[in-house]
Amino acid sequence: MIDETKGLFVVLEGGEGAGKTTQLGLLEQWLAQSGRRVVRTREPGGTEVGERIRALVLDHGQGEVDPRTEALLFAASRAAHVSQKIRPALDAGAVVLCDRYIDSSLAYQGAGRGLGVAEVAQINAWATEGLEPNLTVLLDVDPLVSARRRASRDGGAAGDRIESADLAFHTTLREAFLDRAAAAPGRYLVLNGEDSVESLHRAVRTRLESLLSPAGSSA
Ligand code: Z5A
Repeated sequence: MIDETKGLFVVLEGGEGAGKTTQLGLLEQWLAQSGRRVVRTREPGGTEVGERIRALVLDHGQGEVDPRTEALLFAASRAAHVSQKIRPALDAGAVVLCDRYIDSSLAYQGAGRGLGVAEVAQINAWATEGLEPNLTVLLDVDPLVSARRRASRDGGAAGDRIESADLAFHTTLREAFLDRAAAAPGRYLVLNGEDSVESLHRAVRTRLESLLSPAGSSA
């Protein structure tokens, strides 16, 4: 469903180390230079309460978090994010660039942690009052490649709690992301995240150019 707001809601999804942050930075720069109002944000997080939830679920040392609690915390962070930040920005005509959204919960909690994709979709539809992105860019990367990227970026240090999960878990996540994209191809741009940074950026730009009205127009 495309929500009837004035702005454009664009989400980047993919496994850890897929290149989402890199592409979001380039997109933000390009859109700002084109005269667009841009709001860049991330999940979990994006609001004060969301950032506190992020610390609770992602940092080491918080103790074990069971899967249902985790799913509800991500959904709670998302509810605040949509109502306090994303919808107001869309209503004001901004392009919202978001690092992860509902598909991450469907992949990690629904498929990865075995809670069920349909069940997790239901709590998220309620939390967001049905707000779907206009476009989701899925950066698809072999889990081995992303593990190597993260290790080299982090100087070989262990990742956070979720990043310590094994390869089978990451393969399940990858399949869940791809299933989501296959179910609604018109709303997704699936790219090979192992292509160069520059060619990925060009591909996303081309797709966004087709969705955006000229800067400054009221359409
Ligand atoms: N999570 C969840 O379980 N449920 C939910 O609903 C949500 C999240 C919303 C959030 O982590 C964690 O929360 C995540 C899912 C879970 N699990 N973990 N752990 P995060 O948002 O903090 O981190 P991340 O999403 O995993 O992002 P990341 O590790 O920072 O990766 P990235 O942003 O996708 O990649 P990057 O930082 O742009 O690039 C990684 C490295 O690769 C870096 O050195 C780049 O220079 C390099 N790179 C980037 N692009 C390329 C290309 N094209 N070629 C070669 N090298 C590249």
